[in-house]
Amino acid sequence: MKNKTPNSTRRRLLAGAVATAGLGAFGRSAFAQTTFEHPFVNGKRNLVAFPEKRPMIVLTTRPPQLETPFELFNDGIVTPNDAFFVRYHNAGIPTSIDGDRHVIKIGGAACGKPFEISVADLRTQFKAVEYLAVNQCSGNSRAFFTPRVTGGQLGNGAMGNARWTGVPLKDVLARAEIKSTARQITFNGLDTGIYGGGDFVKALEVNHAMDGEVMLAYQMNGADIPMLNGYPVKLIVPGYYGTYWVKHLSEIEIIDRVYDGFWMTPAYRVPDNDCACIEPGTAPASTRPITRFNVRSFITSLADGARLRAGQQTSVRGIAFDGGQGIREVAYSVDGGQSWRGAKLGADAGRYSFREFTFGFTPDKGSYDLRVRAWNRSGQSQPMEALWQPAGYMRNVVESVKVTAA
Ligand SMILES: Nc1nc2c(c(=O)[nH]1)N[C@H]1C(S)=C(S)[C@@H](COP(=O)(O)O)O[C@H]1N2
Ligand SMILES: [Mo]
Repeated sequence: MKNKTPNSTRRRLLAGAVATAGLGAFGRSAFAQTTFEHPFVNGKRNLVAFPEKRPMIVLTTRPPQLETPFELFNDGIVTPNDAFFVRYHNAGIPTSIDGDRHVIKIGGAACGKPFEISVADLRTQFKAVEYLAVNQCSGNSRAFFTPRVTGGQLGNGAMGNARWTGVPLKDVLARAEIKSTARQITFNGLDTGIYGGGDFVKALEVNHAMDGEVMLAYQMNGADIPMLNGYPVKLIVPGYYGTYWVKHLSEIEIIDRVYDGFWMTPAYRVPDNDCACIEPGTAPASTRPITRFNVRSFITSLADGARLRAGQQTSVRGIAFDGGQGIREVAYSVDGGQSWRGAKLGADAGRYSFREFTFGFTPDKGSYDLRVRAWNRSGQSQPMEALWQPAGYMRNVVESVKVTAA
C-alpha cells in the first residue's frame, strides 16, 4: 500500500504547540475543564483536553493518564486518535521528538549484527502492512473490582480500536542475524523512570515477536501516531494487553535469557491458572506474565439508568472483541440473564478489531436489566459473575445495563 505523508515530522507537547496544524480545532476550549462521574465510589474525574486530544477523563496528569468517555464507543468501531486512551507509568515522558531523526537501536547478546533503523527507513525500505486491532490496558475496568484493588482506578475507557500501519517486526529483525541462543526480545521506549519500577521495558518470546503480525507501527488511523500514544513508532502486539505495546520505541534487544526486569516480574503478572483468578483477599500460589485479552462485550448505545419509551422499538448497539480468535456470537438478555437471544453481528473488520452487534428491543412499561455475552471462535466466553485477582487485570464479566421504559 501507499505510504501517506506524515502530518508533521516533529511533535511537541508544549502548551505553545497547541495552535499547530491538527490541534487548532480545539481552539480556546483546549484546556476547558468539566467533570465526569464514574459509577463507583471516588469516581469523580476532571475532563481535560491534552495536546492532540479532545477532553478526556483524567486519571493522572503527571504522567498523563487519560480515559476515553465511554459513549464515544458508540460512534463506530474505530476509536479516533484524539479520543484514544493514554497510559504511561513514569513521569519522564518525551515532550518533543524529531520524527525524522528518531532511530530504533537493535542489539543484544543474541543479536549477530547490531544496527539502527530510522522511521524513514521503515517507511521506505519495507512493504507496509496494516490491520485494525484493539489496544486495551490490563487494568481496564479495575475500579469495578469488588473488593476494590489498588492501582489506577479505571472505568471501561482504557481501550480503543485503531487501524495500525507499519512494518512486521519479523521483516526488520531479518537483518539482525539472530543467534540460535536467543530466548526473548526486549522493547524500550524514550520515556524514562527513576523511581519504583524504573525504565519501562517489556519482553516477548522470540517466536511471538517473529510471528509476522507483531508490528512496528508509524501510523494510527492513517495519520501520525499522537505524541501521547507513542509517536513516532510504537510496537503493536495484536490480541495482547496494551502493556506490551511499547510507545516511542527506541531500543530492541535480542537476549539469550528470560528478561526479569520489574515490568515483567513482579509487575503485569496474573495467577497461573485457567481463570487467572483467585478468591478475593487471597494471594496466588504462582503467577505468569499477562498475555492475551479474554472475551468482552459492551452495550454502547444505552447507558445505565437510560429511560426508554414503552411500546417503541429501540435499536441497541454494542461492541465485542477478544484476543484474536475473532467473535463468533453475541447473545443478549433483557431479563438479567434468565433468557437469551442472538444479536446481529456487524461486518467482520478482522479478528483483532472491535466487532459491532445490534439487536432490537421494544419494551413494555417497566424495568429491564440488559446483558450481552460474547463467544469467540474457540468457544471462550465471559463469566456471569466477576472474577477477582489482586492486580485488577482482565475484568470481563457480563455487564449489566439497567433501563426503564415508561
Ligand atoms: N514507552 C512506554 N510504552 C508503554 C507504556 C509506558 O509506560 N511507556 N505503557 C504501556 C501500557 S501499560 C499500556 S496500557 C499502553 C497504552 O497505550 P496508549 O497510551 O497508546 O493508549 O502503552 C504501553 N506502552
Ligand atoms: Mo496498561
